[in-house]
Amino acid sequence: MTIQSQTDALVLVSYGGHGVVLLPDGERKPCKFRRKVGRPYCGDRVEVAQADGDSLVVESILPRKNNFVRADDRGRQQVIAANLDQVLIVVATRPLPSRDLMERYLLAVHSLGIEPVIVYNKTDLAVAADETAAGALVLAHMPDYEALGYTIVKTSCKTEPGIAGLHELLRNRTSILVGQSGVGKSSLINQLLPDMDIQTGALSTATGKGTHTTTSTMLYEIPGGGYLIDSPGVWEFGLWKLDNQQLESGFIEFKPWLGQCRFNNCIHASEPGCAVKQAVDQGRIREWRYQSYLRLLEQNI
Ligand SMILES: Nc1nc2c(ncn2[C@@H]2O[C@H](COP(=O)(O)OP(=O)(O)OP(=O)(O)O)[C@@H](O)[C@H]2O)c(=O)[nH]1
Ligand SMILES: [Mg+2]
Ligand SMILES: [Zn+2]
Repeated sequence: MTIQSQTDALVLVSYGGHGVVLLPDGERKPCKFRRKVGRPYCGDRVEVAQADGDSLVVESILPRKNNFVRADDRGRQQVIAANLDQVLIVVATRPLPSRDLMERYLLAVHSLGIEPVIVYNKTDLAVAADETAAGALVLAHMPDYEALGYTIVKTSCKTEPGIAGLHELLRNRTSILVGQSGVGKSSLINQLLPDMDIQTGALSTATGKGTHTTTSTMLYEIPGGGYLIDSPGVWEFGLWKLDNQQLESGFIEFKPWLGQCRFNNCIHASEPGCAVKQAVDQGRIREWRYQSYLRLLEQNI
């Protein structure tokens, strides 16, 4: 496509100073980014123009609806992708999730104003090793997450039909797969979009090059409508500093009791007259979720 003037495009991948964009006619083209315009991220809508020769350049970034971010070692936010409808938090029977991983993700997704979905992958494999391990407990708590109102989709990339529940959920929406390294995010994309040539671990094992790990966040088109974004795996999901209100609202079952504590600045730790703590004692809030809240509260101070 020859671009006469400015044209809207969608950023498929961003490497900082350059990336690849999708043009309205479906063509994918390399594109340069300009520092003065700011850094476009995967999922950004941008206006591009023809630069010298065949290359494109981003002229402006259109306003973002939202961002999915994570914190680096110093707690600084790093944008992973923009303009999302939902975040698919992928956990698997192996590697087992790390402790509080799900609460960390849910907190982040809620505070960013995006919709979370839990994907429980590798259901063809039994939960490994010690079933009392923190990670095994995350999986054992799936019915609790469901009871809290979260959507949970069980998947397997090794059985048929292993991903049936996902198709409908993804249609006409922009979704990002996040989670620990090796839980099967890229494999899920391969299953969902069989025409995509994404390398998975199995593929690189076959070529003897070791396990393939996703290194860049990348957006794919879903035939028939919607977009699906693959992201690099993490070991622990880094949270940035949240205010107490964001922290408590990430625990959705606390809601009926918020504002009912004796002190209006109650952080629901050891204050007298805490309505949240009372609800825990009465069994109306699950003890394990409250303990997770306390751990996150402590890490957040
Ligand atoms: N048994 C089983 N293996 C799976 C399943 N899904 C993925 N795998 C395997 O798990 C390994 C890791 O899969 P990937 O799709 O590369 O995982 P990823 O989440 O993209 O990992 P990163 O890119 O490092 O974040 C590969 O060897 C896959 O073949 C599944 O449902 N069942
Ligand atoms: Mg991957
Ligand atoms: Zn309280």
